Amino acid sequence: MKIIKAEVFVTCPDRNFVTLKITTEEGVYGIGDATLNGRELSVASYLQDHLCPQLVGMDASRIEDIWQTFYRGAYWRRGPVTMTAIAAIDMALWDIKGKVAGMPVYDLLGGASREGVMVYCHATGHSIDELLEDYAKHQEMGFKAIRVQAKVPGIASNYGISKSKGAAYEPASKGIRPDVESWSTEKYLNFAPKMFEAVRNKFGFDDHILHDIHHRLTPMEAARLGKSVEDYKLFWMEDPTPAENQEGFRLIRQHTTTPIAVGEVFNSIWDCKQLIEEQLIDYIRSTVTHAGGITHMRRIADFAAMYQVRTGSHGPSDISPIGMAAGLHLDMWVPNFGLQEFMGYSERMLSVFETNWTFENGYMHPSNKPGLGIDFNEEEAKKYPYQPANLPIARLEDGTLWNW
Ligand code: KDG
Ligand code: MG
Repeated sequence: MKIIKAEVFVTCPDRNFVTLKITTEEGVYGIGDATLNGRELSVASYLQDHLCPQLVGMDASRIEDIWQTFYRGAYWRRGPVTMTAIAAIDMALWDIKGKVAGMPVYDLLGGASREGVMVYCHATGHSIDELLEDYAKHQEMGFKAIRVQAKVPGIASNYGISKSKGAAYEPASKGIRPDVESWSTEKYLNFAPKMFEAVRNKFGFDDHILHDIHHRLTPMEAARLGKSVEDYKLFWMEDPTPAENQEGFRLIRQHTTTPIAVGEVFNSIWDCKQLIEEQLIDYIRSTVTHAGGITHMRRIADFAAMYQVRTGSHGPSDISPIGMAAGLHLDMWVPNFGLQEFMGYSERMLSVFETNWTFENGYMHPSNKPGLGIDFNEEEAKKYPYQPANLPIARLEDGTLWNW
């Protein structure tokens, strides 16, 4: 199964996505997601200029050997750009293997461990009332797990809030320079427990509720928050503090039983080794797209299983539907599955990426089509050329740059 072509496509149907397509001499092709939000062209170049020329002539059936070649063989290991590029190749090769075998990828991994994948959605509001309205809307759609975020009173703009009422949340904005959001830990810590209380008072405790702190707190502040919201039984609090210093999570752990989910920015098993080994987290948020593909995510998940850490993969709209489909296949198989994020896609995005997954009653299924069960419409993609876009940055009220 000699690879004869490896092509990279950058398209912007509402937001930028990078797609890799690998074709074999038998005419079978596979597709992979290489999207790294705000840094899309770096991965496109890494693939186009360095890896694609080497891929041509390789044997597409040797997924593991190709993975090792581009990881160990590069000498420069890890990092988001490298690992997203490797992930795209890996996804495309699993897609090809599934198509050749006539099996969905989750079957190749060992078969389904469940009937469907529970996904969580986002409810947001500029006020608690607006959040409650949005929550009700998502509950009606069938979601059983809902992330809750609301604008913190007194802060001009903060993470997780849609630009206008009823619009889907999208953190990136078009243009050369990032938007600036503001942050006050004091105002947030006063507000957050009231938000969870309002949600539980109105909707009870049947659904899972989740919340993303998006790296804004110190370990001690996160410990205080976790402790103060225990009564509301969050499914998890996400990214309470930046995770470069993995030891910092010990302090949070010592003070609260609120479960912790971390890892959407991780790109390798080494980023979460200590967090998992010391059972400092409950859910690992790494994804197929940013952590080296199915091949590497499988290793992270197996390692996590030894410590009763479950998967809770990132699933924002800046992971393309191809990455989402690959994630759903992994979720179908992974024994220690926890929950999958699903932010959804616009109609325009879905005109470029032709999906076959289903959603019913809070659960998704990736489809039983051979491979990843998703296609990429090159002609449609050409209509939407790349547009520079950035994630925002955050500053404290005195102007100090803070973690976004
Ligand atoms: O690219 C960054 C987004 O994917 C991220 O901000 C979304 O934190 C996020 C989440 O949990 O979905
Ligand atoms: Mg997050």
